[in-house]
Amino acid sequence: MRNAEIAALFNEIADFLEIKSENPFRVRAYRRAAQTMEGLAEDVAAVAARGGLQEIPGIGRDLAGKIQEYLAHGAVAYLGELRTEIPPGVVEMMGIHGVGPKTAKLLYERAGVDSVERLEELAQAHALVGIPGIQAKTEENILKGIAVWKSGRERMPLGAALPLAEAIRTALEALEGTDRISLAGSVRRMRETVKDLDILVASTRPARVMEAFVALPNVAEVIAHGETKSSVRLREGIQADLRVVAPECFGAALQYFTGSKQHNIRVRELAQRQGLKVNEYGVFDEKTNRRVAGATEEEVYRAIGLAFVPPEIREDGGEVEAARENRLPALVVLDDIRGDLQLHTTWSDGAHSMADLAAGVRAKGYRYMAVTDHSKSATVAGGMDETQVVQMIAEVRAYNQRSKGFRVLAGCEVDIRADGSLDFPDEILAQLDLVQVSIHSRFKMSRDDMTRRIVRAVRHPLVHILGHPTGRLIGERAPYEADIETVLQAAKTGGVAVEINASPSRLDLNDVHARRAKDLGIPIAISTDAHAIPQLEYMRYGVAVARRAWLTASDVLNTRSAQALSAWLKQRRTQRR
Ligand code: DGT
Ligand code: CA
Ligand code: CA
Ligand code: ZN
Repeated sequence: MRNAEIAALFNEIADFLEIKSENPFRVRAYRRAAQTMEGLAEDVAAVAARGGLQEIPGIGRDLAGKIQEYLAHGAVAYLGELRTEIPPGVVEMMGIHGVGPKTAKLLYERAGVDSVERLEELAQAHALVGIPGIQAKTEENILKGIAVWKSGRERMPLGAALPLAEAIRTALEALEGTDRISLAGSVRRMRETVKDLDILVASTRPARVMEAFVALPNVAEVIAHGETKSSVRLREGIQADLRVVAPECFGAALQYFTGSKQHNIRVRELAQRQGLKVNEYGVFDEKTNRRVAGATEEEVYRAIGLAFVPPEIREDGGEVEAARENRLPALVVLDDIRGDLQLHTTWSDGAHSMADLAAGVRAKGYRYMAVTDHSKSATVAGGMDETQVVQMIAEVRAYNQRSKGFRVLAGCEVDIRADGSLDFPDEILAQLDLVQVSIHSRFKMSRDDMTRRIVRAVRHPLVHILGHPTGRLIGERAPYEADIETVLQAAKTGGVAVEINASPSRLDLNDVHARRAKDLGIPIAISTDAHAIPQLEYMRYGVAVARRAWLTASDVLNTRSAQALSAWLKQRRTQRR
């Protein structure tokens, strides 16, 4: 399917238009079309072949023409023109938080800066001050932004890495010589970013597995091709390591190569105290050198006197002690989730109508969902005004009348304004079943002001959930300056839930903060923030964060039944605090 290529192309056009300070609504039209392309279940070429492009929401004659041009020629002339007007390095600079389209343009035109590398040099030399709008503080922010940007290039977000690893697993699983296969390393532990992919195979015919691995279609370069270990660089820009071991060692090797290194150190210490030695070949009695375990991970942990430790919490965060005392929590699983509480529809910047999205959510087996389109301040995201909110609520009520066994909550992702007040008056908020509040603007505030801003919003008596609480975008934007502990304390006092936003570019709250929220007894909503149906799949990343945070089903708001959830939503507004 070429849908993703067309989405990338539209996004690139939008980037250029932003640098050229074109009409923001035109920019948005391209962004939205890109999102629609990503969300399209059908192959766009098939849609074009039957002349149906313009029936896709948000695709008018102009965009349909560009899609056709791309399908026919593999390129779009308009984009070609844009590329000659502005160097690609300038677009790249725009992706750095603290630069943005206006500054990128200015830097290019006034100082000839046309790459991130050049920008970094100049900022370090304080050579940017003097360009209109750039002060010492701006340079500092740019350098910070570059650091985040670079880290984003060194480690791949889980949302990109995991599907790559799974595709390799699927390809090798099918081989005759593969006895057992598993992901290992950070991608198995579901860390939010991954340096390289680790995959482990048990096989009695390792050479064949290795041959197949280095010959995978997306291998760009073979770094090493050995009998037990091979490494390749994938076209997608990440390295993958494959190790092949004998079946009787598989569990020990899997335990070893899953890590984390710190977890393994703890495990080995504990084993040593029992006269056992653990390595990637097995667990051995130190005196007799006899192997006491090795074929399965369960067996390895059991031999050391430990309950099986789920990979997500193998981070030396107290899991070894808990496993020894048999008090590991029953971590929440994807199957526990009964609904999705942050979703966008055509009421703002989502790709589908409420009813179409509801059909997609239902198909996941969920029992409820909340529509949480943007509020009016979010103009570029097509936020709803008061009239539209009222219409949206009416649409939801009418839908629920017709629907059986599935409930839609009329919600809103309400912008938290700079002073901490909310983007809608109380009369509107009170009509909504679910009010989620988030920050989408004015990120640069002092720590005190930002903390006060969020705390004020969280204290509002009509609010239910604080959305993406830290605002970070992985590899793109650092969290805003705010004292998260104070924010969580306010949520606890106010009886407000916090979100684990499952979008792989956010994962916000992260594992550390979510664990703190759980310890404080704050309910946590795991939501996808989907703008199109395929993004409903993000739930698994949110659940992974929750598991890494030691959450059980009862810590998570959207594991509750529709009825219990409604009761919780109501009590938040009626209970005196
Ligand atoms: P990353 O950086 O995202 O790739 O994280 P990991 O955990 O996948 O790290 P990686 O790929 O370097 O190694 C995979 C696992 O192998 C690691 O989690 C534990 C194990 N391992 C690798 N090197 C060592 C080592 O020197 N000592 C110990 N104890 N374990 C190691
Ligand atoms: Ca790794
Ligand atoms: Ca590795
Ligand atoms: Zn948001």
